[in-house]
Amino acid sequence: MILHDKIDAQLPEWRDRVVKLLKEHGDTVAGEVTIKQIYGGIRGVKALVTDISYVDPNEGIRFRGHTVPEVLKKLPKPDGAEMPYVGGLYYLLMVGDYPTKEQALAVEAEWAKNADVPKHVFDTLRTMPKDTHPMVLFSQAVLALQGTSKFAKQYAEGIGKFDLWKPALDDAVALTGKLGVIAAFIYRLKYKDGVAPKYDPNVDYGANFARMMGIEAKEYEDMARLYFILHSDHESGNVSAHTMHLVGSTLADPFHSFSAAMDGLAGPLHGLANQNCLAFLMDVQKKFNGAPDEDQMRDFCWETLNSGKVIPGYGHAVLRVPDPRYTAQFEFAKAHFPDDELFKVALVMNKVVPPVLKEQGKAKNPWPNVDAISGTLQYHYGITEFDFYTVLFGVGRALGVTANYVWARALGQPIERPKSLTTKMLEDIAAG
Ligand code: HAX
Repeated sequence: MILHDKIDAQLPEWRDRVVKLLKEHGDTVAGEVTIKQIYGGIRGVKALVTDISYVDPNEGIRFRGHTVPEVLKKLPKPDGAEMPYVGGLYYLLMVGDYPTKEQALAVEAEWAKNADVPKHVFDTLRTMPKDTHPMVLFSQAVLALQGTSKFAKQYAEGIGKFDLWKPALDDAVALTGKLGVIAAFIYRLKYKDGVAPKYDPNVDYGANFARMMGIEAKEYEDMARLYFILHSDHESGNVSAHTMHLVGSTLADPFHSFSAAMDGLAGPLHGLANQNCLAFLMDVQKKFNGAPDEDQMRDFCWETLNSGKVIPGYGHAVLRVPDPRYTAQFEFAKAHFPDDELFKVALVMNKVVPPVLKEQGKAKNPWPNVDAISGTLQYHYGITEFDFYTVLFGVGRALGVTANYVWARALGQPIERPKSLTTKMLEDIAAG
């Protein structure tokens, strides 16, 4: 497999680099931690390492060192498409270099080979109560695949620690190849005909997803590619990425680890935020019977803030500029459906909210984040079931977290075990 060969070729150098750094500078202090950070969600503590992506406060995410506009421009695209192959992005995350079109197609071909989902997975989901949340079904489906794990099998057979990345990679490709089918099945089971979708090996991942979802607009193929690429990775500290890493550090296989990551993504403070943002836009649209003018929007924002609520879709824990993932989606919407009513509300918000938040002076970042618009795009193309949006996020996020999982095994990263203190100990530290 192409990803296997490319990673294998780089590994000796990477391992030497890490061994040298640890040997020569293992005791060098890389950061510090305050009592506020310990009580505050370990926010900002520099305690993780990943080479897959980095969030720069002033630039946003860089995938393997490349910004979102660069990646969207430079990755190869299917003929006639506006957005790149998702398989090309997976190659970039896994290997670290831009793929040629042939290399992106080789990843797409691996996915096509792995897209068959065992019948028992569909059957498991079919037995669940009708009102089961799509994220429960998603996590369950991944866990139901665990019996197919080559990693778990080879671990039980005694594979050496430094070879573990190989079955990890096989599982990563098998899992990501199936996730589009699983997500589309969950959508159809919950909201449509309940028929298990079929993956077409003649078209790419994005086109397959659009078709399996039953969305006729050709543009949605590009929308799907864009959405999965933008949601793929955001460093290691966010809850879904960190959960995958933490559970994987026990040498739980990729299926166990990813299912756990998705349970974290299901939280309202993480993957569910996009649905709050869309609900806010719809409230505005309903209240003003369409898009408000800027004065009306400004008053509505102040009302929201004065009632103690946040303005969804704005602000960020790390970023200090408009999120480039927002900008890419905003530009897509502007180019394809500038007259959409919800997009018009998003447009007015985009003008009005940052100055309002600046004037209020609390938010460290007054700019829009990825969630400010992602629901609007899905809604426009007919995916109106809010509960499903986090599953879409999960399909994208799988690309980044599985790449991290493979590299963590390749570099032999150990089980995670930070140290806890008691409040009394912290009080004693504070007292000097
Ligand atoms: N509206 C109103 N107030 C806001 C705000 C917003 N959009 N963003 C931040 N603030 C407030 C905070 O609530 C906080 O107030 P208090 O001091 O009273 O607690 C203050 O400004 C400082 O917050 P901050 O340091 O700028 O932001 P945080 O790192 O604490 O939080 C959040 C980052 C994204 C959670 C925050 O900006 C927020 O609540 N935004 C709205 C919800 C949202 O868009 N969530 C999606 C996040 C995207 C993401 O990362 N998804 O995974």
